[in-house]
Amino acid sequence: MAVFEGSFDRVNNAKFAIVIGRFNDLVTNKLLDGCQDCLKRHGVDVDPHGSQVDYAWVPGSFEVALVARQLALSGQYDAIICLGAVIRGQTPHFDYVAAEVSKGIAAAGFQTGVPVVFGILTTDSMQQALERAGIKSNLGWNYAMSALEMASLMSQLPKTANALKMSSLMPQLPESADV
Ligand code: INI
Repeated sequence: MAVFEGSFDRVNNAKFAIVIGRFNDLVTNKLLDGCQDCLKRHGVDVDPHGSQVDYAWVPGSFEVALVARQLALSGQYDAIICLGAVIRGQTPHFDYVAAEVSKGIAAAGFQTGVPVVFGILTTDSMQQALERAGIKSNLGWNYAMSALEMASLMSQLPKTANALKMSSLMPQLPESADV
């Protein structure tokens, strides 16, 4: 029998996409820095004009999962990293955005079979967010580690015998009526 475990050293052919929310970009830019630093130190070419990492910017965390799912469905990536910062302010918006982005990211991975890393900070204050995005530590680094590990692990797992076609996961629109 086998023990499956991701490694961090065979990254040459791996391809990643990073989806980043612009909302609270003071924080998300720092998460991105940490993420790129980790990937680079593990041998990944993070240049946006290179062949290993694509980047997609979205308005806020609420939009991250939709774009991550679309990228995953392309079949071009070994892992997708989602970065965002949802900060509890004076608005109930926090609960809606935090709930939807966590469900959406989980669904994107589950529906597509591509690892989609949950790199969304949910904090009570900007101070807490900044502490997790560089002041004390940078969780962007950890999210990149998760992506490296999962990309490697998934490549080792047995392929499913009854592979779902990607097209079966796309929303089915009704045929347009003749006019
Ligand atoms: N988006 C975030 O990424 N973080 C937040 O803290 C946030 N809050 O609190 O409002 C936020 N809102 C924007 C949201 O993600 C969508 O972009 C917007 O609602 C348009 O759909």
